[in-house]
Amino acid sequence: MPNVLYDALFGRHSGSQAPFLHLTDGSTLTYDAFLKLAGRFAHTITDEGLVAGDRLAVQIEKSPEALAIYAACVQTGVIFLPLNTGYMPEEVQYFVENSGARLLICDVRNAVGLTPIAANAGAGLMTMNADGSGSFSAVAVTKSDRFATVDRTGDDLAAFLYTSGTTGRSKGAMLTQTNLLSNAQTLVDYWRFTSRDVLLHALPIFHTHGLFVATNVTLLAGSAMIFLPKFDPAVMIAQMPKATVMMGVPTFYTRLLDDPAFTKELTAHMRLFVSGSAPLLSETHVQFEDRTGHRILERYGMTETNMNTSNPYDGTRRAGTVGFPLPGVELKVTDPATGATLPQGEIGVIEVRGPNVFKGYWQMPEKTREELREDGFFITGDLGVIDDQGYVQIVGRGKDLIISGGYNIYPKEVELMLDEQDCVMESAVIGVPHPDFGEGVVAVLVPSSGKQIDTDAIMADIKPRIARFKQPKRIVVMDELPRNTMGKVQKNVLRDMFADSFTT
Ligand code: MLC
Ligand code: AMP
Repeated sequence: MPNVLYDALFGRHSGSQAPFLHLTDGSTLTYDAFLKLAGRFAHTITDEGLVAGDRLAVQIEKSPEALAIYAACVQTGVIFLPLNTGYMPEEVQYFVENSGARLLICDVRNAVGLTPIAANAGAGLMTMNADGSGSFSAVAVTKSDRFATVDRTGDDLAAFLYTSGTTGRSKGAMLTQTNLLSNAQTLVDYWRFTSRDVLLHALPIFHTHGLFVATNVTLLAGSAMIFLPKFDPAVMIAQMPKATVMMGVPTFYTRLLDDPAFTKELTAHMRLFVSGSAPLLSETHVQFEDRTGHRILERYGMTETNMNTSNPYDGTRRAGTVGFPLPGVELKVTDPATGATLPQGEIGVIEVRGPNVFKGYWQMPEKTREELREDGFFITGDLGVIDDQGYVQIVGRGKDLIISGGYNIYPKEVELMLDEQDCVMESAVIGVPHPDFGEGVVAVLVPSSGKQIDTDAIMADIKPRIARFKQPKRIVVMDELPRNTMGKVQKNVLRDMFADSFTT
């Protein structure tokens, strides 16, 4: 029996001397060298006692070795669980415990804080640092670089990606081999990837965009990546002459446009610029075309579904839209109250069905039932409309979610932490326009009776507890929160009141 994902993405490159990763130190890792590294890692994982279906959590910096752990997980059938490097130990603890991870690999800088967490959860702990060193690699060098790939079917799980929920607790989206492979196949075709492509890769590799969209497409097409540790406009500009394709969140594009060195000449040879994970402002789309002559291709996806829609490769890439449903993906707009499909042109909730849609939330059957219908349609929580030419437009969110620089922040998680504060009676966390991140987090606080809000004390408490990108960038105090007749906080009123927080 084969291992469908491993065979398609990795196995068929065995022995290939073609470049896979171009690194910032000027070196290149071939496909063959990468697979040998992954083979050693696969032995290390299984020698640690992990078997197919076990979870391996990683909170490590972006590196070729980090990517090789993903490959090794696919090869061994172990479920890969990557975590945002910005998460604090308290956040990591939840993921390790909830997933029942058998092994946690972290940067040595975080090992002291995470050792008791792993121990309490019954997980092993090994280290891997940004330069690829650490206890995991030290063991791996002693292993053979050939590993007998473990059989897996398309329905077997390949990865858990956690996505926050409206209640403040994260849910582990279970992604199968078929979810990942089918979407990569569709995108290679739709975006015309070939082995001649070189992708400029500056996204983190713990989310769908950088890990599955960018990396799986590259692997499937046999392309190469310029693999950058993080987004830095100057480095992007320096590396762009060697690339053919770039993928990014809207912040990448606005930051590049802010740099006068980002010119038409610099991008003349580029084949494709893709944007997603957050709305691209029409003005960014227009400015980009004015500056470079390229029209950014905007697509729409999410953790649970991989990619759902894309503007066309040929044909009009329409600003303010996310294009058409991808081949194999059914998309409908429904009435949020009844679930009935709405006529074209009406705004409702976007629902999608296809081989890309995940299997459910790990050990959360109720949450799964709420969002994944029995007939296979997933209720995205995004509000959209389909225009008379079939383009899908996202007009808002039915879910209370902030997207800042492409990272999702669920207000409830932050509100729970703020409400715990002695001086706070209640709080409302909102997202308002931010020139760099698209949306910026504002916390509106109502003081407990007779108390004064002490912003410094509040920030001192939450800073070590939640990732920096979730923390409020502005805190305001009000006597009471605006409520509707049902008593529900009117976040739209607050968003209007504080709309200028970051823009003036
Ligand atoms: C960093 N900070 C952020 C932030 N990123 N705050 C809010 N939102 C963010 N996204 C904090 C930093 O900690 C810092 O705090 C301050 O803001 C300024 O940091 P910076 O140096 O400007 O940030 P930088 O490291 O350059 O990161 C910005 C970024 C990064 C845009 C490059 O956030 C990024 O790579 N985003 C991509 C996210 C992504 O891959 N999303 C895909 C999800 S998948 P301080 O206190 O130190 O000043 C998905 C599905 C799909 O959504 O459809 O693709
Ligand atoms: P995540 O849970 O991190 O995968 O984020 C998925 C969410 O990002 C979607 O539900 C959308 O709200 C948003 N998103 C992704 N791509 C786009 C896009 N092109 N335009 C607007 N929103 C987007």
